Amino acid sequence: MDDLRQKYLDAITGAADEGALEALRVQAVGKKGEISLKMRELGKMSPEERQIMGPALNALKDQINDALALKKAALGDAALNERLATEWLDITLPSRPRRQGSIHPVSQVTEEVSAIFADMGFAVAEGPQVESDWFNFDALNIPPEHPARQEHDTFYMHRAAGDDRPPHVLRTHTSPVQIRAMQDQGAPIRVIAPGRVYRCDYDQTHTPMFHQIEGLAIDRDISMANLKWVLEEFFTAFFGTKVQTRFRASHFPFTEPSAEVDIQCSWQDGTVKVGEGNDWLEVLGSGMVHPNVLRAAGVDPDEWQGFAFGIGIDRLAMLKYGIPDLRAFFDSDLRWLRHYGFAALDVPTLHGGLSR
Ligand code: 2NL
Repeated sequence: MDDLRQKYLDAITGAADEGALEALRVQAVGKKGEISLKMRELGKMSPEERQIMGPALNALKDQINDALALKKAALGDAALNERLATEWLDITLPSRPRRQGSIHPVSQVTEEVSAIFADMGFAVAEGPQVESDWFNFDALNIPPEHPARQEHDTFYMHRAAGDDRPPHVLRTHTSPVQIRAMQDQGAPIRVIAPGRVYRCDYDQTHTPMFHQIEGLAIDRDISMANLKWVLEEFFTAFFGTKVQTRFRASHFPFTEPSAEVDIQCSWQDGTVKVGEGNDWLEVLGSGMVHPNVLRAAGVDPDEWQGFAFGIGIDRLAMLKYGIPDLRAFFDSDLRWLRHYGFAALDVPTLHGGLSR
């Protein structure tokens, strides 16, 4: 009996898993197990023998059942402990930081400018970036012989031999958007046209793609005085301080008379401040829309007149946010943008990597 007890208690202690433990249970106390068979033999014993063996076998059976239960619980604990050791998740840890995106300064300035002109009754107009040379040049009183057209700074679209569709270009200004707006809506009209424009020019201060906002106001008696008020109102709202302007006579094929507009600024330690000081900074071109342009856009110049202007968004953004280097916008190296407080544009953009 003691041998039997020792054999099963040792085997139970050494059982590797619940399967082995169940096999031991069947082998010892199952219906045909070793202990059960011994209990069946009690009937053949003398009453004296049975009085001793009966309780002893029952005690042995209880002891083995207890040992089985204990071991089963221990195996279960071990399995749980192992899962806890390998599958734990520390929900008290802070989450991993994620880089926050932000608006590109050019987009932000486009929004700001649009909002200011919206307050003065100008709607935003948009149009194609690939234009026929008629919309980009002819309609703007720039004839085929005009130097601006011959100048090699226009990107011409490829034309296969025998393709006799009119030549197309990447628009060199957003003026064609305003021609289309006048054709579609007629006069009176007040629109601004922000967007990408293209010129084959690349150096320290020029990129082949840049951003422009043009403005157009046509009515029966619009004058240069209205232009001056609208522009001063705009600069003051945009820079958040009263900004003086200076108009200088100039020439554009699409306006007559034409003026270049300077804004008041100061230069100190190599940085410009707008709206103070005694210096002037040229920021835009403007004028009264040329009668030929109105005619081309289907507007009668004997009945309607108005002003137009064009301004570079990239430069406006640099002036407002103190970004002295054009590379901040177009370099794939975003350290420049981060440096000027426009962090986190860590996704390659269409303009990425012009220089690298
Ligand atoms: C500049 C400034 C300018 C315009 C753009 C314009 C548009 C229409 C009709 C007449 Cl639809 N003019 N836009 C006018 C004056 C200047 O751009 O510095 N351009 C080279």
